[in-house]
Amino acid sequence: MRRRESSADGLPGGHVEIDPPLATAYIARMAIRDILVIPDKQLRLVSRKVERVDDGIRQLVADMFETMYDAPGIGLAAIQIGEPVRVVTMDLAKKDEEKDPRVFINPEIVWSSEEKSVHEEGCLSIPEYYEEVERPAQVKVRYLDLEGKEHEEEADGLFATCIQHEIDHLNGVLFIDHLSKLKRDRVVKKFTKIARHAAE
Ligand code: K1U
Ligand code: ZN
Repeated sequence: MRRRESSADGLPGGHVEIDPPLATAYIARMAIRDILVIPDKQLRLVSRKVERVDDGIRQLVADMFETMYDAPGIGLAAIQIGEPVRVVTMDLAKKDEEKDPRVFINPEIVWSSEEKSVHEEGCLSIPEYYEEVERPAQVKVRYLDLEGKEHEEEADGLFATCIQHEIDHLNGVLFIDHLSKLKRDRVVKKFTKIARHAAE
C-alpha cells in the first residue's frame, strides 16, 4: 500500500499558525491511499455499517479526503481505498469556491423522486471513462456526521447524482451497472486487459 504522509514532523518549535481546514493534518497523520480500479473484486463488496464513530473512522475520513483531493475527485467511498465500511466523503465546491468537505456515515436514501434526471458520471475506480446515467432527480438522504449525530437532507442536481453514485459503491454497485450490457462489457474488457498487462 502506498502511503504519502503529511504531519507536523520537522516543523520548527514554538507557535505555528495553521489554517483551520488544514489543522486536522497536524492532529492525525494523513495519507494518500491507492484507489482500487476495476476489475478489482473488492469493489463488488457490500460495505458494513459503522457501529461507532471513533478515532479509527476519523483517521479513515482524513485519508479519504487526502486521496479524493489528490485524485482529484468530487466524491469517494471507503471501499475505493479498500476499506469496506459505509463512509463517504464529498466536496462539490467549484474551482473558484472555498472547499466544502462533507462526510456521510451510514448514508441511506429514505426517499427518491419519481422524476428522473440524466447526468454525466465518472468514477475514480474507472479512470477517464465518462457516460450519462439516469437516476432519480431528487433524493432524501439520512446519515451520521463525524460526531455520530443523525441528519436528513434533500439533494438534487450534482449532489443527488453524487450521493447515489457513492451509496451504490457501498453496495458493490458501479455506475457502469446502469449502462447497457454492451457498454459495460466493453469497458470491463478494456480494464481487464490493462490489469493483465500490468501483472506481467
Ligand atoms: O466515486 C467516485 O468514483 C468519484 C467520482 C464521483 C462522481 C463524479 C461524477 C458524477 C457522479 C459521481 C468522481 O469524482 S469522478 C471525477 C470527477 O467527476 C471530477 C474530478 C475533478 C473535478 C471535477 C469532477
Ligand atoms: Zn465511483
